[in-house]
Amino acid sequence: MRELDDRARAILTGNDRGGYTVPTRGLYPYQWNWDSAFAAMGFSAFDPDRAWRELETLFAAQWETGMVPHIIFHEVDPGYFPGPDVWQTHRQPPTTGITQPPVAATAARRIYERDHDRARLAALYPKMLAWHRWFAAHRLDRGAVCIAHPWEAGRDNAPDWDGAMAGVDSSGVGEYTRRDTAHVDAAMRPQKIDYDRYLSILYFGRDTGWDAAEIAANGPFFVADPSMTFILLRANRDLAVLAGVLGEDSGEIEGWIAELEAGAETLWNADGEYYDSRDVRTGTFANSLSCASYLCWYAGIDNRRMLEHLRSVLGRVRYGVPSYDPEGPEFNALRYWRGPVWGVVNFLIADGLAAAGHEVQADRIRADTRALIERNGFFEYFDPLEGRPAGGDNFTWTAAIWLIWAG
Ligand code: 2M8
Repeated sequence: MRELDDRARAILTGNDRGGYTVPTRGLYPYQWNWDSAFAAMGFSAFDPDRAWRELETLFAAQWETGMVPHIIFHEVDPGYFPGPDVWQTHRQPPTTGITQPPVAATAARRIYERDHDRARLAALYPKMLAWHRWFAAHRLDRGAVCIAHPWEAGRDNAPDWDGAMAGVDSSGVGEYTRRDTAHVDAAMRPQKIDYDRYLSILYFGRDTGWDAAEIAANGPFFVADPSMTFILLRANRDLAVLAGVLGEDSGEIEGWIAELEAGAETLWNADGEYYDSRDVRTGTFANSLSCASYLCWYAGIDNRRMLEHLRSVLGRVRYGVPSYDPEGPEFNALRYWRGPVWGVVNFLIADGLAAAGHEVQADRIRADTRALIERNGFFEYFDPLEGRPAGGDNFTWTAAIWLIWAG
C-alpha cells in the first residue's frame, strides 16, 4: 500500500516538532514517553538519524534519579490539561513526575539493527540502564512492576484499575477544566470521576516533592501491572543484547530479568487463569483479562492457557485484540482503554507471538490491524466489534506501527 506508506511517513514528519514528535496535533501537544519510542521505530524505517534523535530528546529530560518522565512539556500549550503548572516538578524543560512503559531500549535495539551507529548507542546505553535501575529500586513488588498512577501504564481508564481507583479519595480536588473532551467525543474518553482521581493521585505525588520512596510506601494507588512488567522484562532482554554489542557487562541486567520473570508469575490469577493486575495495597486481583495479559509472549514467556484465552477472544470480535474482554462486565467498544483495539499494543502482542512460533495468531492480529487502518486511516484506537475509528486522527504511533509492521 504505497499510498498509506506515504501517508504514514507524512504523519510522522507532520507531527515532528523539531527533535521530538507529538502523538497527534491538538489532543496531545507534547512529547510522551512511550509514544516517542514508537515514533523512533517508525522513523527508523526511513530516517535513522531522526529515529536516534527522538530517543536522545526523550533521554535529555531524564531525572537524576534515573526516571524518564511520562510527558515533556517542551512548549506550553493551553490545549492540554493537566499542564506543567499542575505537575510542578520545577524542571527545565518542565515534565510530569511519573513515568511510562519502558519501550525505549527495545526501540534502540531495533534502530541499531538498521543503523549501526555505535557512538549514538553508547551514549544512550547508560541512560537506559539508569532508567531500568530506577524501576528495580522503586517500583517492584515481589518482582512485578508497579504503577503509581494509571497514566504510568498508559492504559489510563482500563478496568484493571477500577478496584484500586475506588479506594482513591478525590473529595478535595476542587474545580478544574478538562481539555481532552474539547478535542474528541467525551464518550470515547475517561469519565469525570476518573479525572478527579487522576488529579488526586497527582496531588499526592506533588505534595511529596515527587519522592519515589514515599509514593511507593504511601501513595493512594500502587498496582502491580502486567503490561509494565512484561514491557520492562522485554526491554531488559534487549538491553542485555545491547550490552553485548558494546562489550559491557550485563550481569546486573541478567539479575533484573530473573527477578521480573519471577515477578510476572505473581500476576497469575489462578481463578481466572490469566495474567492480571494486582492491587499492592489490598493484595487483590483486578479480575481483568485485558490486552496487557497477552503481552506475556512479548516478554518471552510462553503460556498455553493464555493462548487459549487469546484464541477465544479473537473468535468473539471482528477485529482483535480488544483492550478488555468483550464479555467482561465493564466492556465498552469505544471508551478508550475499556474495549477498543490499539494498533500499538497489537504490534507488541504479535511481535511476541511470532517469536514464540504462534504465527496463526500473529498473522490474524496483523491482518486485523491493517484492515482497521485501511478502512479508517491512522486513528488512535478502534471499535473491535464494528471497526469504527475512535480518538485522535493522524496518530503518530499508529503510523509508526504501519511502517514497521502492519503495512
Ligand atoms: C493517553 O494518555 C494521556 C495521559 O498520559 C491522556 O489521555 O491525556 C494514553 O493512551 C497513553 O498511553 C498515551 O501515551 C498518551 C499519548 O498518546 O495518551
